[in-house]
Amino acid sequence: MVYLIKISIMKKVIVGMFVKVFMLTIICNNLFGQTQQAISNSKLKLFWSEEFNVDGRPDPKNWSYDIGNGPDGWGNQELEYYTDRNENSYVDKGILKINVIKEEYNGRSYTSARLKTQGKFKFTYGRVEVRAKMPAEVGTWPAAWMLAEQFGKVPWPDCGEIDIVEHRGAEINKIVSAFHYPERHGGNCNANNTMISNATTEFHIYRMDWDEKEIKVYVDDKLFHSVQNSPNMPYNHDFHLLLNMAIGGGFGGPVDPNFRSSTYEVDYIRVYK
Ligand SMILES: [Ca+2]
Repeated sequence: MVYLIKISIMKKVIVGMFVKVFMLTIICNNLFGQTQQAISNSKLKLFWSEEFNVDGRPDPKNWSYDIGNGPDGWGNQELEYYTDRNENSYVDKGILKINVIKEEYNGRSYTSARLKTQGKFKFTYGRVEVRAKMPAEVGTWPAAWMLAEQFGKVPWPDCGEIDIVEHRGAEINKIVSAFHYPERHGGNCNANNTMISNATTEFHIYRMDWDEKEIKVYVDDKLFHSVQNSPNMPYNHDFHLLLNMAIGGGFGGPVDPNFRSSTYEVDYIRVYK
């Protein structure tokens, strides 16, 4: 009996020790994780940013435009004609506004804008943060994304593409990210998504962390997509940034027949290294 009691007490002591060690491990892991995160964040320095602080035309030092409808609607049967007019993109009170407008223009029924830093700013590896508010109109397809600086010289998708955030007016609050590379492109791209609240009424931070080992994509610090990087992937050279809003096409889908106009808002885009 005493022997049994002793065993029982020993069991309790041992179980108690295990619980303590387990708890300590959890606490240590959490603290260590936070410390690691803090260290990796504190090491990052702002490398480039566009705050859209100057009202009017987006800064030509940073931005150029794709114009027109592109071959096959930029490869996606998109409906818009991109222009560099203020009607389609301008900065107002610190916010870049990209407007899709329903209007007859150069043979198309919609206009919009696609801004890019190609030839003006490029980088390899780092963190990108985009603070943006999505439009709610059905048929819209706003995005913040990246293309290889060699795009146009090296065929797509061999050059590589990283879609940090895409949003469909037809599926409000579903945040999509995609990687396009050889054998995983177009409809077969490496994509994932997550649901958030208030994507069309509040600004959120869409983020990508990119190094030689991995690319990770977040919304408001929540990781929702990643891909392993390696020397065999097209993600080890300079990329530039793009901000645009398409309408219709393979991803935007059918447009609301009552559509008149829609605005995609970007507060800033920052690059840290
Ligand atoms: Ca701003």
